[in-house]
Amino acid sequence: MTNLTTPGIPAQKQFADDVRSGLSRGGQKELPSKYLYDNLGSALFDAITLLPEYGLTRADERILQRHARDIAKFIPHRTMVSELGSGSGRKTRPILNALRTRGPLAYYPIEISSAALASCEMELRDIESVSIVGVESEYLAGLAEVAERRAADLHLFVLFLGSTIGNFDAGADARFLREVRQTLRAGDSLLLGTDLIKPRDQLIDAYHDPRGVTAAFNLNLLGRINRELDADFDLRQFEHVARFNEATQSVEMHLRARHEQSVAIRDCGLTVAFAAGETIWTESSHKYTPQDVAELADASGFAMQAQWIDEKWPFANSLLVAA
Ligand code: AVJ
Repeated sequence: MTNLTTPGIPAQKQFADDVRSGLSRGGQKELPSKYLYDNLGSALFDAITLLPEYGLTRADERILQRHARDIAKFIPHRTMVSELGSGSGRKTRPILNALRTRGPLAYYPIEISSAALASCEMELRDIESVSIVGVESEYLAGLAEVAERRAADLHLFVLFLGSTIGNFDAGADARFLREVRQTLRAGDSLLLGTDLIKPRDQLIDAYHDPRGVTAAFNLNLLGRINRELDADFDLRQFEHVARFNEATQSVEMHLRARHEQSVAIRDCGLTVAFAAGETIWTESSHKYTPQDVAELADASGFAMQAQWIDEKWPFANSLLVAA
């Protein structure tokens, strides 16, 4: 098992900068959702995927299990695979199994969480004739690294599953895919998972579950700031909120201050004042229509080749080809 890490701005410095700019602005306070995934946050997300109310991951897995061989038919024989945000790696197994029947295969999972990367490597290491090279990095830097190592005659198949694309703000999803496209060659493939529009109450239950696991996942972001940036958030003074934003067709997660308070974040050189009821916006989860995905592909230098939809929990996996 080999691992790569990409250089860049030291992660802690970047975290402090992002927290400072997100919490010191006037208007809506916000924190980038990628910071939800420290080691504890990744473990809490894994628990979310087991909740009866959160059907998204099971839908994604059902599609990949049922259709891995159909998907593989679109992929040239000499290929390598990379995955943006592999998580635990569990849902990737059927794809790797379908592709390795044609010969030895290299798989490059890209993860910002070292714990998630390690569990992905553990989960998939038994698959014969697949060699795993973990990349501990941000998505685009990691993908650039992977693309650089690719042999001239090899196809690149990128997986971006689980509707992580939905976490980008309006317009940022297309900008991100254009950047992905720029690291690829014409003819390369991208399998893109997107959660689809469904009834409002079903969506809210999925992001505000009665066990409180999603609340813990959201609140952990404040705990992480306490641990890593020497801050003194009292997690009990904040409340998890999930709401559907009709204008952007997204479920938003917020953390709402139960009453007026101020919080010191020493490593940011900052004291943040909260009014009673004020929120920090921590995540958006955009919900697509099947047609939206085709348009998103066109707008970012891809074309949609095929699409598989789970009927039980509306979710689409779409195969895009770099134009
Ligand atoms: C991992 C980004 C797909 O947006 O549904 C789950 C993260 N947030 N519950 C999502 C999440 C709250 C999840 N993704």
